Amino acid sequence: MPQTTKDEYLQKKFDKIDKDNTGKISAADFRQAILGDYRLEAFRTTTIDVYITELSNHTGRITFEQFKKFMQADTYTLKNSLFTIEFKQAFDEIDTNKDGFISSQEARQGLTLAGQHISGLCFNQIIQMFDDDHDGQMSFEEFLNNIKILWHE
Ligand SMILES: [Ca+2]
Ligand SMILES: [Ca+2]
Repeated sequence: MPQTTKDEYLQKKFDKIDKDNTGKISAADFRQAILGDYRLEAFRTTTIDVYITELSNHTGRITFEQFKKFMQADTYTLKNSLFTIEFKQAFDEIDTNKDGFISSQEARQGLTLAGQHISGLCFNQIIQMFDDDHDGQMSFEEFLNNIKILWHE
């Protein structure tokens, strides 16, 4: 599809949500409209909420440009902020003492809670693999960087 046709198509979609024709849609209307989007199936709703807040620049309103940015975003790439938000939430859940680092003990507990059976030995290896600065803990940056490497991005 040529870009202009695509824009027209998106504009029509946007206008449909923008019932009062203000050129902006509320975050709630936007959320309602995109929740059924198959591209979002992999993400939890809390992640989508944070994403919408960031997309709207914390204004609670979505402009056409922001709408377009979402519609044209590739959600299958780790460059997409949805992934960063999702990973950050998972990271924060595992980081139970909230010091910004995942120790091997936290990692072990975190994954036991998630119902996965990974042995303690295996976990130490994962932490070692991800622990780029060798301080014995995994920071969010280390976590994200290594996931990107594993995904070849
Ligand atoms: Ca911690
Ligand atoms: Ca580290």
